[in-house]
Amino acid sequence: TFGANRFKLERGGLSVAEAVSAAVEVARQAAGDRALVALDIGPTGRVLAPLGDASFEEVYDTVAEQVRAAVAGAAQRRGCDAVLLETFTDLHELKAAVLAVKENCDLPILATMSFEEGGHTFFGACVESVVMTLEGLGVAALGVNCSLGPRQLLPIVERLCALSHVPVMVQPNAGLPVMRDGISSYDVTPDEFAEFAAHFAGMGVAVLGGCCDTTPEHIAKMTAAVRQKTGDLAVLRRSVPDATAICTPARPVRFGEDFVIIGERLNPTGKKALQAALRAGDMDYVLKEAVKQQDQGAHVLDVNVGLPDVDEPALLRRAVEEIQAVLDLPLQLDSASADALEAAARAYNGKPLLNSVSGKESSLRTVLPIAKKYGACVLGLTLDDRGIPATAEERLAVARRIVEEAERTGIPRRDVLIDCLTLTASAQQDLVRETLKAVRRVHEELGVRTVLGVSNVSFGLPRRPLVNRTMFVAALAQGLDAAIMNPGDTGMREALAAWRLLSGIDHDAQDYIAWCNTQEALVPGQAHEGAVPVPTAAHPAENTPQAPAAPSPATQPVESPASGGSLPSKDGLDTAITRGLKDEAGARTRELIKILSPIEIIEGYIVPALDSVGREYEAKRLFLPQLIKAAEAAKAAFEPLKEALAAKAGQEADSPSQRGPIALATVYGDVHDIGKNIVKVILENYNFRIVDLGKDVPPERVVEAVKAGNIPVVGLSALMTTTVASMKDTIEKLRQECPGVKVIVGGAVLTPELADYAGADFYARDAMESVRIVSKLLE
Ligand code: B1M
Repeated sequence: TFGANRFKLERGGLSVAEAVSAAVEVARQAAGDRALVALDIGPTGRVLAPLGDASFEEVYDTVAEQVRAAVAGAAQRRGCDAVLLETFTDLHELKAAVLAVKENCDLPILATMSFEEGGHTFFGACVESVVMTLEGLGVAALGVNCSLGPRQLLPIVERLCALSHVPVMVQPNAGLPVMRDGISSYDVTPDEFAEFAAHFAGMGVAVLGGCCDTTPEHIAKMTAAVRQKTGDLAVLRRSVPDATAICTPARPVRFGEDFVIIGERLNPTGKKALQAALRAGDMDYVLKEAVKQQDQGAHVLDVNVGLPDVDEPALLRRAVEEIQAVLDLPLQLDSASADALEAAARAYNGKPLLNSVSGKESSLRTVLPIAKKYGACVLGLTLDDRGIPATAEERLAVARRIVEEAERTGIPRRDVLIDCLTLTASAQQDLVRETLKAVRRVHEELGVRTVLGVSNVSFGLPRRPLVNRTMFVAALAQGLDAAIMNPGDTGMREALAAWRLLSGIDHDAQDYIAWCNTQEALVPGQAHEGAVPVPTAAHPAENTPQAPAAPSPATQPVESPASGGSLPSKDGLDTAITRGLKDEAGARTRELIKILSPIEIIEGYIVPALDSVGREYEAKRLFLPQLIKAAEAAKAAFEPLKEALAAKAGQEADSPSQRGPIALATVYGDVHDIGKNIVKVILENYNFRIVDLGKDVPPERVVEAVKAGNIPVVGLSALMTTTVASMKDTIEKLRQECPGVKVIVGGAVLTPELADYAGADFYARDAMESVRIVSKLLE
């Protein structure tokens, strides 16, 4: 039933209900009482928005339909014993699938993903995030299937075993594919496979199997070897330390190892511009604030959209989706409305922190089940139906109640954090000390992590930053683990830098010294304004991808191929593209167009930004979602250029009649068309008529179009090493069928040598070179 979903069965003549129930029936008959039967569900084959066009709920409905088909009539007969969700590469899709199973049957869920060498899935989820998200969602076992052979999976299995509190499951392929005598096969024999499997069992893996190209012999030998290793297939115990952590797929953040900064700026209280943006649904403003806080060194972002006149559940969910589309920082979902918390927790990709639950009866009753269901961490406030208690002792009691209630709801203690609440020093001076005492006692007596927002303390006093900073340091000394703060607050960041040094988090003062050096390198006076380059916590646990390091135009002027000089430094177009900010990219281009030509913007900004994204992708610091977002932002940047060029062409309408035509195509197997589209617009601007054949174009279609339009020049684009062969193929076919045609080729991987190899007449490095070549050819 791996692919028995509505999309894949569309053309097969069977309904989901028919296919699934028949398969379950067959499996049940074969298994009898000797084996368990699992309903097997693979990825839907659709890509979730914002990268693809499938919605979270659409994926949910698709899986729910499969599950309902499997369990229909289960009261009368024994059907499936479990549900196996396998080979997923998008953690968000897997979350939708887990929820669909959980909400439509009571069967245990086994969930495995496919990883690439290096420990990330194709969509960029790391092992740690996969573990904490799935564990939180309550699966019975989790792990890895398919992907690679057992040898390559070893480091991934080690991570799984070190991190997962639930049983670990491993189903490798029979090695990697190799060509033998012209036939592709896998390279691990049943004996080798069995040896690895026994090793995995020795590490405490609980469920073992085989995926691609494993045979009954692999499985039989594996079973025998594991039996010998463990004594009757008993699962060996693992010990897994407790850690309080939240994540997005690519970025886990652990509390307690290093100090965590939770950016507070996405909260409309007292911020008129944010309030107006939220009311107007202006998410670009929200995204800019989010990106700014990330740049300033926040590890987590608090997201609060609470305004009296908005649909808060819908708006919070939308804000979370939009932020997650461009940033990979984990989020703290902040609302007083349980409905809003639930809507956002459901849509969240990864494991969020819910802000907040309190000791109030109603809060405990509504918020804790949401945290449990969606596997979130929860922030408990030390207040209850009687308000904020005066003493540390009483606040500890409220915290204890929250922790115990959480555990009763099935939330492990490690997933609860406590905020001991800062009060105002000017009005309640004694209570400041009680907050500080409570921080220490909660940590020591309950063993949970603590969070505090400190800026309330200075309310009504002069020189508030000084009071805030001092309170902050005092709380750090009590063992505070995280602060909800403005990451751009230089005073607090300086205090934290020094604190990390004094407390020994910053070994050998390395971060501190590096930071002092950058501060001194800045122009005097700048150190206390704007961005705050302060040592950051080394939170990313694994080879966590960072946002692409955008070159700063202020320090690295980009060479302009057109002018030969340096481009204006006040833009941010390259950053907008590397970060995948569509609206920002469009807006920046509209600014630049006032002072630069379209070609200067393309060659000086858009192409270098995409090149830098490409390099980060190659280095595995960025993954496909970010690549796609950057491409979308580049397209958005290109729109105003197209308009400007079209307007210019309109003004020159009485210029000589069009020349050409020229056919343009990205070759078969290649979907990269940004470059080809740029070439098209530039050539059109030089009054050439273009026949755009699109992307992924088979050679036959190019030939057909050239013949039909009697086209003298063809431009072919290829961006991958693998599609240069397809370019060669297209040119060969053109030579055979359209002997007079001239072929120009271009694209990121091409060189003059590769152009020769492909049999082209000309190689064009960029769009302007195409203009020069085509002009000559058609003279
Ligand atoms: Co992909 N991608 N991508 N990608 N992508 C590259 C090309 C890559 C180099 C990144 C990397 O790893 N460093 C790499 C190829 C590696 C290789 O083969 N050596 C790669 C890969 C691997 C992939 C996927 C396989 C990723 C995956 O799925 N695992 C996948 C492939 C899908 C497929 O094609 N079957 C994929 C997908 C994508 C996106 C869809 C996300 C997106 C494309 C969106 C779109 O085009 N609609 C994308 C992007 C954006 C890139 C990078 C980052 C940027 C490409 C780009 O638009 N450059 C790219 C890295 C890079 O190029 N540095 C990368 C800007 C553009 C203006 O330049 O196209 O070279 P370019 O065009 C120039 C000139 O070359 C010339 O003029 C243009 C303007 O100056 N020119 C011509 C081009 N064509 C011409 C034709 C002419 C004349 C001149 O005829 C007259």
